[in-house]
Amino acid sequence: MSGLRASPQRAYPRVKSSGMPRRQFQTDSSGPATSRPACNEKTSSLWHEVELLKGKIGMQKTIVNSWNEWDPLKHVIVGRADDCHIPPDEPALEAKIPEDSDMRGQWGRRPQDTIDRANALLDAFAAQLEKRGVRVDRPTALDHSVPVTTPDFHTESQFGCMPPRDVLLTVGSEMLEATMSYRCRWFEYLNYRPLMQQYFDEDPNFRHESAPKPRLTDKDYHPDYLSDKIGVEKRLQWTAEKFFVTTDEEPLFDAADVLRFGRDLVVQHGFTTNLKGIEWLRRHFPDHRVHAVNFLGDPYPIHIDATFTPLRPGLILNNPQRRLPADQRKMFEANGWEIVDAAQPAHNAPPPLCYSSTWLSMNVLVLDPKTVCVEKSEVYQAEQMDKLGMEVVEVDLRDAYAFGGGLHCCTADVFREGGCEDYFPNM
Ligand code: ABU
Repeated sequence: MSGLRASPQRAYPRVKSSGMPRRQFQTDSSGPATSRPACNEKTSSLWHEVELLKGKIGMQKTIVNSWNEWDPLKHVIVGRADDCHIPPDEPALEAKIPEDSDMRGQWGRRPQDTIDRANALLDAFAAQLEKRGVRVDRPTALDHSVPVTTPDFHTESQFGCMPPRDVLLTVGSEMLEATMSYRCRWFEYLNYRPLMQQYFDEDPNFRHESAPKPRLTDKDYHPDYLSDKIGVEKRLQWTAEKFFVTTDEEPLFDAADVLRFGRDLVVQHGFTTNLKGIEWLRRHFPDHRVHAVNFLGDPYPIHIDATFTPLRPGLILNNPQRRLPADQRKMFEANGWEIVDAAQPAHNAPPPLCYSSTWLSMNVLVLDPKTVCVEKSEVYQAEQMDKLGMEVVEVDLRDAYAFGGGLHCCTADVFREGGCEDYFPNM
């Protein structure tokens, strides 16, 4: 394949063997109309009216505000496939790539024709959103061929900027740059810095935050968790025991391991997010309840968004091969949430040179509690959405999956209407 190279010698050791109960925070209409409510503060209905009015009169200035995965989406970032690379081997990345994957043993810039095709699909998706009244911004791609070198590690190339969801976590008026856990993704936030600067200039309430950059030394990874063929059974046993490739040396998290449910953040503990990362999030968002979850049955647990997909208050899709364990379902059951098995993917295998599983079928983008973007070829998922009462917007994206994921992955929220609500009053 043009541009791709054989993997270099590894520098790390090899393995040896809707009618929901919900409570809105009390309103104090005497508060200033333009100050942003924090999650522990009063959500002002007047504030919302002002924001809505601004939208109606067509103000293009940025307002960063998004508390959940389903409120009406008005402003979003859509990624680009520009200069996307398959990075060289490194511990965390290698653990994620299935043993029989066509990606094993090669790295380098992806072929230009595939980049062009993925960009055409991402551009068309952006245009579809704009037609529906959603403002769309795009990242400014770095030269991803530039190696990443710090005092602690070196890797020969970067990755890309197709999946902003992996890097940027929007909670209310804050956008938080995740630590990331792959060395090749250490500088990925820079693709989004021009937008962060613009938002900072345009929105006086925008909080631009960055989690502590991790050192990503060899201590961050279990040395016996690498590429040799240990088999899926062994991988499943390890993940059931919560023995993941990453250690708890320092806080690590990818933003795509976090789902936002108003006052509650649900975070997957797995390959890309460790317990210290979850603890860091807990301390960083003191007004939220932060819940660590694990899903049995996923041999490569990275990112929660092909496993657990909230569609609207009270309704979540769960990957039937990665069910939430009974003890972790309690908070949902106690608050009237229904967790339904997602439909089967339409494909038996991911597209070529793709990191993700076939379960990108459920990696959907909710536009509002009644409308959802589903990948065009995922006919079973679309059918299920229809039965669940959702209007389905078909989006052609499969040929872009290899660049970092599906419809949820390739977007990051900037503005959704609505405030911080408590969807789990019975804890
Ligand atoms: N970024 C979501 C990928 C998860 C999966 O491969 O199933």
